[in-house]
Amino acid sequence: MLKIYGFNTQNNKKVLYIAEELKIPYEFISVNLMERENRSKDFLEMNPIGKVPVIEHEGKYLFESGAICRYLGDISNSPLLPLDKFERAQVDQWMEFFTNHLGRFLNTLYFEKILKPIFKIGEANVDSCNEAEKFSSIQLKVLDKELSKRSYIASDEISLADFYAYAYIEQMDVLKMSFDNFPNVLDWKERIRTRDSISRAQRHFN
Ligand SMILES: N[C@@H](CCC(=O)N[C@@H](CS)C(=O)NCC(=O)O)C(=O)O
Repeated sequence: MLKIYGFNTQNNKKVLYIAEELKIPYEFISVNLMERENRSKDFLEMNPIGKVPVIEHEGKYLFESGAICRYLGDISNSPLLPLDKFERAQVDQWMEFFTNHLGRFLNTLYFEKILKPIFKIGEANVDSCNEAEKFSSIQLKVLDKELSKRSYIASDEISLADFYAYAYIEQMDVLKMSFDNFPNVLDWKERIRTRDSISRAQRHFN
């Protein structure tokens, strides 16, 4: 059975949301980052970078959440990762947008304002927060306009990109960021949030 090694953070949630949505049976193995279990010799043999998530499938290990999500889509032959090469590239395009742009800035805010106090690793860096707030707001506006044209992130069909993106966007709730200027993002977020797969994945962290 597929094993997912992870912790209660956004990169791990992407993988769990997608595994649940694809109905792939799996075992979740918690790796406590606060106890630095990700730096143990055994863990570093699975992922030399020492980060979660990692999956173990058929005796092999894979790390990097994007690669894992695409692999899970592939082995499931699911429409969440379309077969048509262009449609598939559109799913990829939006996953990359979140990894490298909007999601990156939301991660910065989450790290500075939420994780730093939890891990007791200093004050939030004001310059990093200002930059992340500025660019996330610009990019949320772009996303909001895109979501006024179609139902889901990559097309009118739900795809891997929606669950991937949701794991970043849900951080806005914890950060108490307003959706007032982004009504289409809010509507989309609520449609994803209420899917059974999301609550099934969340049970690992309750
Ligand atoms: N690019 C990687 C990032 C993985 C990552 O940064 N994981 C964090 C948790 S979300 C982690 O393991 N941090 C612990 C550490 O760096 O010690 C991915 O997408 O999987």
